[in-house]
Amino acid sequence: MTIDPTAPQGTRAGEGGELHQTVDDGGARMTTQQGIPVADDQNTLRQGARGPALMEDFHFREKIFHFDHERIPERVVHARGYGAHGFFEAYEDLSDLTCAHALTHPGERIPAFVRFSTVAGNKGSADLARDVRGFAVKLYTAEGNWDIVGNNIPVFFIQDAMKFPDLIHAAKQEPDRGFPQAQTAHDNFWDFISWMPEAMNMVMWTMSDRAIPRSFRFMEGFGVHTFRLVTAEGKSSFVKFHWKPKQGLQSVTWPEAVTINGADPDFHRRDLWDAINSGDFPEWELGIQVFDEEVAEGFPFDILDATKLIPEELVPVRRVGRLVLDRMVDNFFAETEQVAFHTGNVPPGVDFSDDPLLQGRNFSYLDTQISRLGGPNFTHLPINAPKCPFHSFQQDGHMAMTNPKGRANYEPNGWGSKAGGPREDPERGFRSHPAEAQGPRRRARSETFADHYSQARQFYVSQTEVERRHMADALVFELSKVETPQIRTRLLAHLRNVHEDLASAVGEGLGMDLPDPAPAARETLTDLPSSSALSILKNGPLNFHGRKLGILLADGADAKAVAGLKSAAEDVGAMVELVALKVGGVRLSDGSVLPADQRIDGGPSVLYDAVAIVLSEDGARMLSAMHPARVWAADAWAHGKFIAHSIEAAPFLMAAGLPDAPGEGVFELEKDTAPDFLDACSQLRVWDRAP
Ligand code: HDD
Repeated sequence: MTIDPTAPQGTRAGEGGELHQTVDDGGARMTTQQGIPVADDQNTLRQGARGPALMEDFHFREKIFHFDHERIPERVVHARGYGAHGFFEAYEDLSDLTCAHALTHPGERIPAFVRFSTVAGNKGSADLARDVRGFAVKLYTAEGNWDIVGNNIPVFFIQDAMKFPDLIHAAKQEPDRGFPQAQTAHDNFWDFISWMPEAMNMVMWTMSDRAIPRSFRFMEGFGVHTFRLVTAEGKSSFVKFHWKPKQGLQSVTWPEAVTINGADPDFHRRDLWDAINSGDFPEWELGIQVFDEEVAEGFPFDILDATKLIPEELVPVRRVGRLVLDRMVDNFFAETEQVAFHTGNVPPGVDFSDDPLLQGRNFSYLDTQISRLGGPNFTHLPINAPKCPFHSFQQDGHMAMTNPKGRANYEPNGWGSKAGGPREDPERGFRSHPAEAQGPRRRARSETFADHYSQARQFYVSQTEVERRHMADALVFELSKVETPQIRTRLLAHLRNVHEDLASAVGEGLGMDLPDPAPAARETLTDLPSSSALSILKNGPLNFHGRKLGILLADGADAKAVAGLKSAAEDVGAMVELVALKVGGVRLSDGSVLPADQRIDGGPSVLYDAVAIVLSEDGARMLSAMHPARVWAADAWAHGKFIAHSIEAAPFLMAAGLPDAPGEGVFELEKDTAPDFLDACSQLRVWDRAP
């Protein structure tokens, strides 16, 4: 090995000057962290083969010492997450709205990192918890990092950051018993909500299928708060940020979520990993709703209230750029775990509104990194460092890795332009919009924040019949886990203010009489019109691209039918998994052996968007006698999935409990072609069939 005395500090020898977060150790000579070559990594140093270990074994001590300190505290919220790299590019020059570099240089690819997450569960919890999903985007722009730290839901539970610790304490495990994990179906959460009518709009969203997305790829993202866009001349407009998935929206159902969490707790992670690594790059369009003060004053709600959205019918979403995720991380810890987002990271041209939730967040995100990442130098980590030049007089601290040379570590100074260190830039430097504020200093909530039910009702009436049913079912499920009847009653009282149909359906499901409606903070409820943008089913995919077909096979299955299905699925850009009794595979009709991707109990039909069952007569007879196989088909049917089957598989479907004439959504492969079946699959479900 050659020594490179010029290699920059902070990199492994010979690796050039830029910041590295991963290195390729493949085939290299093993050393200690001090670079001492290692001869034996299997045995501790002992006095005699059966004798005591020796303190002088520096290699052993270093190895165990490092292992003992491998963990860092998980995020206090959004602990479980999954990230990927990509880029953002603007479609047009928005100089009339903002001077932000990212929005004024169409076609310029800006590196991006996105971390999706659940909120309440710990790091090791399951992906399909009923929960809000974090959608945090970091754009490494030419004028510094711009983080849009959003969710897949455009509103929030609370209006004031002061209540955030209470909300999170109530949602996470109860402090005495340490459970339940990753769910809101418990007394503390619903007790808190029952005293916080401002949460009612958000509760409608979390009880809808938005909280159980099929994939990170099939959900929207929202910046939630009102922000500002500011031009070079200082003109400011209000803005809401949206991420619209080109893949269309899709969720699973709750009974599926429950099974998926057991069958594949990493369902969402695996989905993103598989899609990106197979070259199917998910894409979102950046949407902006732009409006000014005068328009804002005409709304029947306050734009500073994060429990409210701006209906797209009132202010259309203008699509101004695209975000593409095209590369998985090299190292989960270095990138996904160590990435630190901050609502306060905004470049010149973007600014804050006075939303009290946003203002509180602007403190919390910087502060939390001290506990989580251990000190103020977390910005030196490659995943957090800007990709544009950055120079400041901030110095020292634990693990300082990029350090300025020279004498000047303060300013103003008289050391001249080169030796004196970085200088301010009054032209392009960040300037806060000079918004004026007035009023007495007091702890108060604006009257304009007091309508807690109108938008909750609007969300409910905007859903399809199926989606409304799912919301009622979700509320019944959650409140049935609540042990204290008074909490359920208080919730029902709020639901009566949202919508009588919903309140009755939930009361009925709980077996409880409806109480009087809760007293509302504001008397008049506006009946807002329904909005199609709020429904998932009205915004589904246009085709089966990016979805997954599961094919159940047994020995003797028709080789041509299987090949036809596989190639038709690949033609529409779908993924295929083969499921069989043994992972070694099946012997097809032509004598060839086709390996399976899943053994039947590891690949239940809930993991697939549509299924096919290709069996010979013998295969159908064999599977009819097997409980897991019957459940596989029965579940696909019960969850409203599209099913294609060979004619020989028909007796098996009957054995699984499907009706004689299964009707819509069931295709016989001898009659209907595989492309016809896959075309129909783009509707994803036959909702009339699902219970
Ligand atoms: Fe938050 C993490 C989104 C309110 C305090 N938040 C966090 C993440 C997302 C959000 C996506 C994960 C970032 C990542 O992947 O690393 N949070 C939101 C949204 C909110 C919101 C959309 C409301 C509109 N958050 C909120 C409030 C506070 C926080 C009101 C505190 C006053 N959030 C945090 C935090 C976290 C965090 C404690 C935990 C880990 C981290 O920041 O880096 O600071």
